Amino acid sequence: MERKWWHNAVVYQIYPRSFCDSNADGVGDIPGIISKLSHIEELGANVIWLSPVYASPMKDNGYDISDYYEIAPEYGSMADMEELITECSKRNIRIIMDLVANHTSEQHPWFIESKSSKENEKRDWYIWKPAKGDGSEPNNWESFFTKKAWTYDNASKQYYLHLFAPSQPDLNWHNPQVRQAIYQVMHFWLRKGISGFRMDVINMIAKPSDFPDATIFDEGVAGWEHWANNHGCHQYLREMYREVLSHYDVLTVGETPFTTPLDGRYYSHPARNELSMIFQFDHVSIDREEHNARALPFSLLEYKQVMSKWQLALHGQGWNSVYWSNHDQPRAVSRYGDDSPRYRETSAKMLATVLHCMSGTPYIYQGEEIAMTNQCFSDISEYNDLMAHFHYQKILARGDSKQQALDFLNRFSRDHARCPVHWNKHENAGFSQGVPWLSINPNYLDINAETARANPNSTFHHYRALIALRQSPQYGDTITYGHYQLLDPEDSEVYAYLRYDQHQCLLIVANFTAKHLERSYQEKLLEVLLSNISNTPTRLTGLKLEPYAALVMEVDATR
Ligand code: ISL
Ligand code: CA
Repeated sequence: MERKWWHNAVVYQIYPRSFCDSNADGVGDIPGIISKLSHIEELGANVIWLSPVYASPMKDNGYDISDYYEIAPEYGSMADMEELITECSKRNIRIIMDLVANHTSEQHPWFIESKSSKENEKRDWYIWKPAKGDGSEPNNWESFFTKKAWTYDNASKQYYLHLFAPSQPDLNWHNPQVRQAIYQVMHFWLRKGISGFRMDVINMIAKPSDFPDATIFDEGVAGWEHWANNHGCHQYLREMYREVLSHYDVLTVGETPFTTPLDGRYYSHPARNELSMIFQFDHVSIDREEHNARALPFSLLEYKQVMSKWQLALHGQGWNSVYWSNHDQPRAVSRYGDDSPRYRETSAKMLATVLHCMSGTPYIYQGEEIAMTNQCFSDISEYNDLMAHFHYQKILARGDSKQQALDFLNRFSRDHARCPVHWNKHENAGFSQGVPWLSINPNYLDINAETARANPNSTFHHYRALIALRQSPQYGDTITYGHYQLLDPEDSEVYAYLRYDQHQCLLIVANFTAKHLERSYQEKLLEVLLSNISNTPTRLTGLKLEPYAALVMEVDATR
């Protein structure tokens, strides 16, 4: 496979609203990001994925864009954005921006025009349909944030489609003018010096022309079998590649819920000229039915199975991305590890180790590198996210109690990830000198970047070491390009896998429990490269694993 700069990159995601506030208005901003670049540089990540910074009414915190060519005033100016690009490039950090092109804000001039009359030349830029004979919606599709995917416009007596909030109308990608308009946006930002895009729900842009009713219920947002991974999407992506992406050396990552590894190959196989990689959702769907707002127990067996399936399926056939968290997911250490003071750092390091030794490009979500935790709320009014409110209502509507609804949100709300980053022990965790837009987790006195950077044993320094290992001359290629083999698939407490090529073999062993365990492996231990425990084992028979222990070892696998 031809080598690409992004193969061994490590991406750090910034959610601008919650990263750092420079002007005391309580909202993170671009100058705030610039002031913290040394943190990312020290960590060793070499790409920043910037969640949307475009002009937006912020109904969905920027995932509802009203002008693709302007920066949201609360985040700064175009000059600030240009300075960010320059400051990053001085540090050899590239930037990818979020391209939200399945939908716009209802306040985008395109939609305002489109809505103005059936005859408007932009009418067809969005998806308008007449009601059924009985006045009901054109079909039975649901949306991620509302019960129905269609909203009625009284003035023109038609419905428009929105797979997300009514304030996020879906663009009609079938219209070539729409596609060209988005390609222009992409050229504009790429010419400014960014290095690619994270593409929001890009696998949903193609809708079937007959808009058939959903027939699968209970497995996801109704209608997904029609609008997720529709074959038209691949055609649009190939056109996008021809017209835009092929002219630059970029990293593109498609956010693609409802995808299988086969879809993953279609999107990311280099010969297909679509995307560099995608975000799959299998592993973040183990412990809940998101659509039904129901929690399930996390199963390590299932996690191992899902991750192994993707690791193997895309080897040489595409490219993986690997992640524990992002702005839509709860905090990883609270979700998969143990966020009590006793095990917070150890289990966060364990999770990091498991992920960062896999093949594919790893993504770190802001605050994950200092093992920030979920912040639980006791009243729905404290939640900001529109999806939290939708889930809350959904849970009450099925007859569950308010407490049950809060229990679900306290595990899964997107606001956990969106609580501001803790920089230091000062007021508001150093995030802002004003009133933060979302509350600061009171645990910031213990959990903050300054404390973490000063402690050589912190999660932060463990992430640093993992990134350095991936980028090291000696082990980098094995981690980036080597084979993957799961060991002991039936072990429900320990995740152990091999990474190997013709030169060397690495064994990764991780205890996902708070128990002291003992395991034996057939390989011969050569060297422990990295671990989160203080005592160093000397052999792999009767290997003692302390709670949440994780080890990266070079082994001799020739038996
Ligand atoms: O948020 C989710 C998981 O809790 C998803 O269901 C999410 O809605 C879906 O993955 C799409 O997410 C993306 O598009 C949304 C936006 O709200 C999310 O923040 C974004 O990542 C609409 O643009
Ligand atoms: Ca600000």
